[in-house]
Formats: sequence, C-alpha cells, structure tokens
Amino acid sequence: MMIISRNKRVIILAAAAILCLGFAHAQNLRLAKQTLPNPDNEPAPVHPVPHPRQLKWQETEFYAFFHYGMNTYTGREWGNGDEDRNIFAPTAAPNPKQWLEVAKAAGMRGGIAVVKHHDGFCLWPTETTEHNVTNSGNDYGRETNIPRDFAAAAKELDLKYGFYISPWDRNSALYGTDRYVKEVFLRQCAELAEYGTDQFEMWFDGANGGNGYYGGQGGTRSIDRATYYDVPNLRDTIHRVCPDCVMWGVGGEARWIGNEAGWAGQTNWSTENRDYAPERNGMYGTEDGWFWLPGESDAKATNRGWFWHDGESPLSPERLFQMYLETIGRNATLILNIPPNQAGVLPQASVDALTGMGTLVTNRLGTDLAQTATVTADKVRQGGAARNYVATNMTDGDKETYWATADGETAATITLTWETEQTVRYVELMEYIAKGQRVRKFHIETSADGVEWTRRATNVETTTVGYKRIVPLNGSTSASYDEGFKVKAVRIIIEDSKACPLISKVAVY
Ligand code: FUL
Repeated sequence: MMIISRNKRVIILAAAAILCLGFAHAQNLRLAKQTLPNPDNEPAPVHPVPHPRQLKWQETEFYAFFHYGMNTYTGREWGNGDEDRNIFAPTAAPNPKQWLEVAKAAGMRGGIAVVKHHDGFCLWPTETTEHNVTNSGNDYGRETNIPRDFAAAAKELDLKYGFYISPWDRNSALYGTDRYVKEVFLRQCAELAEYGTDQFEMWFDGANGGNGYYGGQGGTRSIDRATYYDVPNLRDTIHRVCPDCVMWGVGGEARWIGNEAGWAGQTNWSTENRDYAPERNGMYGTEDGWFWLPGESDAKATNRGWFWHDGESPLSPERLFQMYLETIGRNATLILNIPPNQAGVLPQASVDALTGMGTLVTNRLGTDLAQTATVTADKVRQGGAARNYVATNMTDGDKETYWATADGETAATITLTWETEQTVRYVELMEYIAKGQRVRKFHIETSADGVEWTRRATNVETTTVGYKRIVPLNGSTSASYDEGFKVKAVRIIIEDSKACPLISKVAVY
C-alpha cells in the first residue's frame, strides 16, 4: 500500500479543488452563454445589419438634388476648371429656400446641394482655393454662400440636408498629388461639415481623373480611386463632427444604384461586397454580401442635364411618379435632381411638375386601407412582457414594432380583410431592417369574397422587400393607377426568407 504523507495529501487535495473550480467556472461560462436573458424572445439579427446612421438615412427615402454653380452660367455639364470667375454672376440672390420649399411640396424629406462640381468652383467662401464665390462676377455672386443658406433653409422647413462635393477638381494644380487630398479636398469637406452637425449625407461622385485645366498645366491626371482620397480618415473626421452623415459613393456607406434613369432592381438587396461593380450590381445588391451598403438612385426630373439649360423642360408628374415606384418602391432611396436657373431659383415649370408629382404621391399612396382592415397572420412568434410580435404591429404606425414568426419558420401568410368592398391598387411592405434584410420571395393575392383567391402582379419579381417595397397590383409601374381591383381581402404569402421574417408595416392603397 502506498503511503502518502500528510503534506502531499494536502497538495493533491488542493490541486483537485483548483481543477474542480476551474471546470465549474468553465461550465458556468458555457451555461451563462446558453441562457443569455431574452425575456421577450427577440429574434436574433441576420448579419450584416445597418449602422444606426444608415437607418436614419434610409428613412429620408425621397430627397432633392440641386445642381447649381459655374455650369449654370456656361451651359456646360462638366466645366474644364479654367472658367473665368466673373462668369459666375447670378441675376438675383440665389434662393435655396425656394428650392427646398418645392422639394417639400413634392413630398421630399430633404435635399442635397452641389457646392463644388468637377470644375472646382466653390459656392462658399473657402480658404482652400481662390476659385470660389468671393472672387466672382457681381455682388449677388460674391455674397453667395450656398452651404450656409441651404442649411438654414432646411432647418427652417424641417428638412434634412447635405452637400455634394466633387472629389475630382479640374481647377486645382495639386490634383493627383497627396497635397490635393490633405490641403484641398479633406479641408473642404471639413469646412462643409461645420455648416451643420446634423447633415444626413455627403455626396462624392465617381467621376475621377482625366483631363482638365489643373492650374494652367493642363494634361491628364489619373488617381487610384480606392486609395487616393484617404477615405477612412475622411470618414472618421466627418463622423466626429456630423455623426449621422452617411458618406455616399467613395465614402462607402451607401451605393450608387448603377444607372441615372431612376430605377432599382425588383430584386434589391441592401447588402454588398467590397469588390462589386456599381454599374453591374448596383441595381440589385448581393444577397450574401458581407456589409450593409443600401442603394440610392440619382435621377433627373428634367429632360436635359444635371445643370440648368435654356429650353429644358421637366418630366411629367406621371413619369416622376413611376420613378418613385421603381426606386423607393424597390428598396432604394430616390435623390431627384431639379436644377436652379441663372437667377438662382427653380423655374416655374419645374415647380409645377414637382408639385404635381407630390399630389400624385399623396392621392395614390396617402390613404392606407390597411388601417380599417382586420389583420391576421397564420403564424405568430411567442412574445414576452415587454414585446410581442402580433400581426397588428404591422398597422400600428410604430416603426419599432413588428410581426414575426418563430425561429426557423420562413414561410407564412398575412391576411387583411374588410367587411365592405374596397378598391385596391398597391400593397406596401416594410421589413424591420435593424435586424437585417430577410425576405427572399413572396406573392400577393386578392379575393372578392374571402374564399376564392387570385394572384396579382404575376409579372412582378416579388422577391426582396427590404426597407420598403411597393407592388402595383396590376403589375405596371407606368400605368399603375388604373381602375383597381374590387376586393374584400388581400393576402401576402411569404414563401422564403433568410430567417424568420420581421415585417414592421403592411399598407394597402
Ligand atoms: C456624376 C457627375 O459626373 C455628373 O455631372 C453629376 O454630378 C452626377 C450626379 O454625378 O458622377
């Protein structure tokens, strides 16, 4: 028999105790992980999810673009950078408040003003270049400060605002060197950030490099778009001052929709990969993309250029309404361009067209019939004391509540019924995207009696929903406002979803 001394026994017992404690500790950790408190049974997010600033940005939905500057007075679309500063001579004081009033009448929630285009002429008194309003052709020009007046007007009208600043600068002798980025471009962005800490978007277009004046040296300059502008530094600097400012385009927080014709893909994911080609993928996104990069559609409300041109006319309110359905109705935001003229105001014809569009949006999408319907779902997730997932969450007007199914239930049906017959033309759905975009496939049916069902919009790709999807029930975006369907019930059949679907709104118009 082995005899163990008392000391050794103490040591062995102590070691065993330490081992046991360690094991128990590890067990506890594992147990703790398994039982993370989730009293309301909240669904787990499906990654990637939007940053809170991207969520706020998405809620802006519809906003204006105002291309105004040197080109307004030369008739060009892309100035070379050698324009005489005297040419900038507004015939009256530019009036950004009028621009934004029109935007508001069209139902927009904000606007973005171009304050420097590729020609490099700055519409504010900047310290970074002589090529700015203070050296322009008349008093109206010299007193112009678009960022100041635009921000003030937006605040007064309770609209969101932001600025377009061209990274490409055909005037600057430094363009193409590191000094341009440090001494001109980043400083200009920082100056703009000081015109309001609540800006919602800064717009950097993709035209970069090529020929130009370049301080009189002329020639062609090319840059590496991916690295030249020191984007991580730019983003951090701006976010320190403007925490809700989404950096569009080269800034990497929202993507170009890939065309300038005012449409997004019917299938449109807000997720993307870094190596996507905007002109190829922009319209559709990438289902399994590894970061959140929602689409923005930039389109012209007039028939000539981005800038004002003599003889231009606005598109019809009907055409603009179609754009609305094909962008905002397909999980993109719409930034619609209206060019101010040489007096620094929007011409009356544009005012009328945009106001007409606003009236169409209000008349056609302003009265939600779901508000008077009985809303049910065949599957409902179990809730808790502080949160439930019932079907009526989709019609309560609260964007923070949503209907959901249990984990693993990726197909379900939402039904809306009315006691009296309704005339219906559009169905609108919104996902609770704070927890990721999920729905992959759905379809819509209507019923005149609540018994026989007919599938609608059969020619529409009813695939993704995202932040917002509006489906014209007759399947047409160009002739969407027809006589409609007379129904007593509408149902939305979700066929497939990345995980349990979370729908925050259903509306019927
Ligand atoms: C493009 C620019 O080159 C156009 O002139 C315009 O500003 C458009 C919105 O973005 O990249």
